Amino acid sequence: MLSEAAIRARLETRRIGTKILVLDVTRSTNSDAMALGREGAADGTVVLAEQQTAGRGRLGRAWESSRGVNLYMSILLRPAIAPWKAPQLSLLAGLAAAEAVREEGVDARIKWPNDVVVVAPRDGAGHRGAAADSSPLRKLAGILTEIEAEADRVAFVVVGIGVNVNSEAAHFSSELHGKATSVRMERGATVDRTALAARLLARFEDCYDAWSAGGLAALAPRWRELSVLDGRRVDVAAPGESFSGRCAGIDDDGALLLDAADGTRRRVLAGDVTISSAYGQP
Ligand code: BT5
Repeated sequence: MLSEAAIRARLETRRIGTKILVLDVTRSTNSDAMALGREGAADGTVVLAEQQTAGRGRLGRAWESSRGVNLYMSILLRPAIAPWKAPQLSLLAGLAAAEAVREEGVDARIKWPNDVVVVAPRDGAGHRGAAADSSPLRKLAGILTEIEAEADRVAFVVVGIGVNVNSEAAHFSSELHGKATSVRMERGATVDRTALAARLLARFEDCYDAWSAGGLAALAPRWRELSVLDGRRVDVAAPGESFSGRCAGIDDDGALLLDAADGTRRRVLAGDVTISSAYGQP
């Protein structure tokens, strides 16, 4: 079981985790952290839960949140930033989560804007019984950033991070089979959730400090190293529009850069991305 004391004993952060709340069952740790934010809770407050009954993804989607096996955590932050910069926090949280999981020996990578994924072996080796329609990218973690803001200034931000740590295939709904994975499924051994939570918070603080001082540019080399999209042909479903092109990385504002066949370059600020070419053939 997760506990505040056990996480704190391993925590090496200065400002993230000044207050830590560990809940048993809740609807959504993001909703809890948003409520705490409205009540004036301090910058760096962290909410974790053993189970979520209404875990949320982006755009009204759900986040499957099995009991007692994974990490569901939300970080409350009070940065002095304009609202348009808040999505950058999803990017740095994804980077932090991927880096923390990589220390468990799993080749976790990032997929703009908010996914941590593992690239499945092309021949399906190591994933016996993988469905024929299984994706080349298996989602290991997702990020949901929400804000409370006025037009020109953020009051607070909540960064929600869901990591599949010790889930087994049977924990996922049939819809996610072949599309979701966990640290345990990749590594073949159970992972200490407390240690991973503490490491993730430390990684997050490291990324957050770098971003606060130098913006996304300060994290660009780390992002590029782990991105699965750079150089690949992708399709992007953006609000009300869709685009295709070759991904040229992200810019310093966090927009995805897409080079179209006609030579034009487009900046995409929000959307869902799928890789259109076979993964091994950029
Ligand atoms: C996300 O949304 O990936 C954001 C997930 C954020 C979850 C955390 S948990 C702590 C905090 N409290 C919350 O209530 N939320 C945050 P999106 O990109 O929209 O992806 C959602 C999609 O991922 C779903 O439609 C499914 O296809 C898939 N999915 C759902 N649960 C999953 C899981 N456990 N593992 C992998 N994929 C999942």
